[in-house]
Amino acid sequence: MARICCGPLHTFALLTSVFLILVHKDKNVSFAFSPSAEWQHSTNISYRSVQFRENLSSNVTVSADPRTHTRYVRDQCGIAVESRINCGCDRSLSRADCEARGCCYVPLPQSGLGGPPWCFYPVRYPGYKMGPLLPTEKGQRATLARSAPSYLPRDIPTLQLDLMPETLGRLHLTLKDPASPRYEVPFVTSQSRGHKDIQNPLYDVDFQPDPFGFIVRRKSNGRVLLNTTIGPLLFADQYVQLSTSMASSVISGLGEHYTPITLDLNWTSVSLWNRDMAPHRSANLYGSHPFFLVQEGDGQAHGVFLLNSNAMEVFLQPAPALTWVTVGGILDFYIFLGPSPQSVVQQYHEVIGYPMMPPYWSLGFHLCRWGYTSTNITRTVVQLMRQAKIPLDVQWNDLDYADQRRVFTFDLQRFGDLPRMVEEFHQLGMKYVLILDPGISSASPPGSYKPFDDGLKRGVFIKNSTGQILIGKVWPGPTAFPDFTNPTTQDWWTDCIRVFHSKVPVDGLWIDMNEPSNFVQGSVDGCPDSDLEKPPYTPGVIGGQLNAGTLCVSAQQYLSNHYNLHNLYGLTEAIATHRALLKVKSTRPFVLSRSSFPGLGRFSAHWTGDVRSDWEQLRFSIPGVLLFGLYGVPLVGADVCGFGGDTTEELCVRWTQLGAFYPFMRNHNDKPNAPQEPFVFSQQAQDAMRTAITLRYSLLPFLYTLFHHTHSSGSTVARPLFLEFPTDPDCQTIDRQFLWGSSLLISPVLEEGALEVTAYLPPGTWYSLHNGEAYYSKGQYILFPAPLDTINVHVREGSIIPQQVPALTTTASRRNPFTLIVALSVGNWAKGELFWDDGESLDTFEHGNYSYVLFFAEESYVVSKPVKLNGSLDGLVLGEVRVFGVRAPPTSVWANGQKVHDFSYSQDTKVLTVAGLDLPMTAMITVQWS
Ligand SMILES: *[C@@H]1O[C@H](CO)[C@@H](O)[C@H](O)[C@H]1NC(C)=O
Ligand SMILES: *[C@@H]1O[C@H](CO)[C@@H](O)[C@H](O)[C@H]1NC(C)=O
Ligand SMILES: *[C@@H]1O[C@H](CO)[C@@H](O)[C@H](O)[C@H]1NC(C)=O
Ligand SMILES: *[C@@H]1O[C@H](CO)[C@@H](O)[C@H](O)[C@H]1NC(C)=O
Ligand SMILES: *[C@@H]1O[C@H](CO)[C@@H](O)[C@H](O)[C@H]1NC(C)=O
Ligand SMILES: CC(=O)N[C@H]1CO[C@H](CO)[C@@H](O)[C@@H]1O
Repeated sequence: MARICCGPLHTFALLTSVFLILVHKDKNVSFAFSPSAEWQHSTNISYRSVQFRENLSSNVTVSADPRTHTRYVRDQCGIAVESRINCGCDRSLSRADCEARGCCYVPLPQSGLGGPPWCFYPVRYPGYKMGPLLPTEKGQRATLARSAPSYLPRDIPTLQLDLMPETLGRLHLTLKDPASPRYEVPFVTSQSRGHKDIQNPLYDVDFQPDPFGFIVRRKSNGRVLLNTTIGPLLFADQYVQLSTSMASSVISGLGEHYTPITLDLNWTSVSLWNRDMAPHRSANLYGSHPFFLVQEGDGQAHGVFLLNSNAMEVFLQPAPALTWVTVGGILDFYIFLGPSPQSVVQQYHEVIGYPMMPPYWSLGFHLCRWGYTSTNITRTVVQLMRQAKIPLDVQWNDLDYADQRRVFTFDLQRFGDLPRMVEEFHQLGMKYVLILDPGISSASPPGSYKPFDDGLKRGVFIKNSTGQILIGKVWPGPTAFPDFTNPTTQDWWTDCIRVFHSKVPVDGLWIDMNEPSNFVQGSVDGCPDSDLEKPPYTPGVIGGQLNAGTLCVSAQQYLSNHYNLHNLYGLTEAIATHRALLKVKSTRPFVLSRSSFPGLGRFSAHWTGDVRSDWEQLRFSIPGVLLFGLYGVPLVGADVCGFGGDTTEELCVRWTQLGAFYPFMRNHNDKPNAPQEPFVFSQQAQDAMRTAITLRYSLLPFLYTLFHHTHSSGSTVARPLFLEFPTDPDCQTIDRQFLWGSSLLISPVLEEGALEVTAYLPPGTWYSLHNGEAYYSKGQYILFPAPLDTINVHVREGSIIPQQVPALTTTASRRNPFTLIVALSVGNWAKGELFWDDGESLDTFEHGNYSYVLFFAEESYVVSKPVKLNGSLDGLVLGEVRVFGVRAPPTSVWANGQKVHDFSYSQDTKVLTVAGLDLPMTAMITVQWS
């Protein structure tokens, strides 16, 4: 399916126009093109002689771009300003430096730092020349060669291109050095599933052979999705660069950063380098996700995943275009054609793995803070929550529990009865999780701290470049760092967890500080002066150096150096911790990781780190959570009420309301701050928080079913509106509201003092979840009251939401009667489903060890029909049915043919409520009315 495009005719036209512009605009361009010659090094053009007049103002063509309504100049190099590809991504260049690279130097009077570059590549800047494409087992292969070196040190002269169509919607393309193998990312993908016989895929690939570039088109409409001929391919040992045009400016991804759901393309850049850093603008944060999704503007979308774990900076510009620069590895691209945004996400998750199925209890409310300094204080917190009648499933401890802050110990003075406390929580039907940092204290006297002694013996720690154990500094003081890429480390870690778990039967582990964070730069001995520590080019990272706040990147790990593996540290720790819990507990592991990389969601949940207690961070928590859904980590949330700084009562109420709709809901607080457990606030605030958390508990059967879908087919739980309404232009960038699945729309208050919220309702009928009131939307913003005790949630017409009567824990609520919310469509139908199992056994879906119930409704009846039963629904009943949108007042109601007397109908809201039912969920149920 790959064919060579850009034949001589195309080339001729392109070069002719460049030629004309150059000759016309600058008399001092002393070379000319022959129509058949390619503009490359082998011709006798000396780039160093190319000079352009600096005085532009008199000789610019100004035109208007109809799409952006911005004015741009067309310069002597024939490139619109917005399309200039920076020739100095690696460093800023003087005119002389620029010209030495053979690039165009055209200053712009109005721009300085951060705007369009003054030094940029001319059209068809010389690069690699592509040889013929030959068939391989998985697709096609070609060799790329440079005839002259680039301006980069340690250039790689020959590259191997592999083109592997893997599915109808997925294309895999790699560029690597055939002469000497380079680092490739382990763990993330299973063996490449290439098939050369893909018939009629959604994509077309064309190549420009010289200089090399590729173009990926959507076959159905010819749309160019990627065009890498807009800039050169550069491939040196520590610098790999590729640019592409984009099909639209609406792009989401490239995390982890503190951004809205779509990225700003106004000459910005994002760096991917895992870092312990409180979320703020322009900072590289805890995780790296080199994946993005582009909304093409007509409801179709595509995605691109660059599987590369080296430090990376991605430059974004309004053309729209982007330039990847990574300091190592290979170029390993997966391109997903969708065509719907949902299918892009699904295709991406097929590559990185579908997310794990979380234990049911992990969907309950979690409470934590740094500063619960004893078991008694921790117990008191649980008691006060129960007295306040606020649901709580999981109580946590931060590092307070540990003896001298060393993991796998507990302080005998303050936490001496920790095992008993955990047993007590279990008696209450609750769970217990504590923090586990990767840094292992190296300063305890030999023989007094087994995790270190053992680890030393078994050689599990990361070594410095001279082969001794690298010592950094974290909470306990001097620490060594386990190398989780080493299989021996996996065994040692499992042993440490097994021994600790035999004393303290924790239900899950919270792996923090795993970027990994280090309080000294690199190590206590500093870092050597080397090309790894100071690469020719360092992406724009916080601290300016790769070893800032972490380990020396020259440190040695089992699979490679830390330079290559750094971004995988959290993922590899999550894999090791997940496996250890599997071995020790043999129920579904719960792991919460701060650091992340693609694939994390198969092993772990994620929270968005050390967010501040303020309104802006509340608002940006929504895109933060939604983006992690795209990244395949659906069990995600921000610390409710904020971690850093003091919250206010109002902020904490609003945050609890929003947090009730984070897939993962935990209130967590930093040590010096005012307390923020629900029970410390006024009665009114407590009531509002109780209402929100209780609402969450009633919706858990629905939430759990969404997790099942995500686990079994790669989808999202908390979902941006554009995924569900891709053809509605209003939904493209909405990130102050979001959906649960396809049918619950959440519109929280995000501003201080606000008592109403302006919410967008996509076209159709939406019902208030609270009272069933219907709103008919043409696709419009509607103003809703939002008093302090209310979060607006709307149910989409045509859906049936299974609920359960809430309780103070999921252990209790899982035994309560179910309720069905039936939201009739305009056409008088609705449907829904329930996935149910014991909530903690392993692989229940994979082993068929679950129950599944389908719900459907028409004008005058609702049916609940079990299609698969495994005993998990035994003893559970349907207690109530609420039908929204019943137009005519019913006079009679029957349940399974028996007349029901306990029903009511509201003429105002058109809601039929049938209560007092007691019908086994294991049998088919019919509720009818007339
Ligand atoms: C053209 O450029 C050359 C090389 O920089 C310079 O010596 C010469 O004076 C220039 N000619 C004109 C007409 O500007
Ligand atoms: C790709 O980009 C080049 C450089 O901007 C442009 O000349 C060419 O027309 C583009 N190709 C397609 C198919 O859009
Ligand atoms: C882009 O950024 C520049 C400089 O910050 C600003 O002046 C300009 O208005 C921005 N353009 C758009 C379209 O936002
Ligand atoms: C915890 O409280 C109990 C009962 O009040 C008391 O006996 C015990 O000494 C306390 N433990 C600690 C570690 O403070
Ligand atoms: C490696 O660690 C040892 C022991 O701490 C130290 O003496 C040595 O200087 C370190 N090497 C480097 C390159 O930092
Ligand atoms: C104002 C000005 O400098 N205009 C110049 C633009 O370029 C043409 C062709 O090179 C000159 O003839 C003009 O003088």
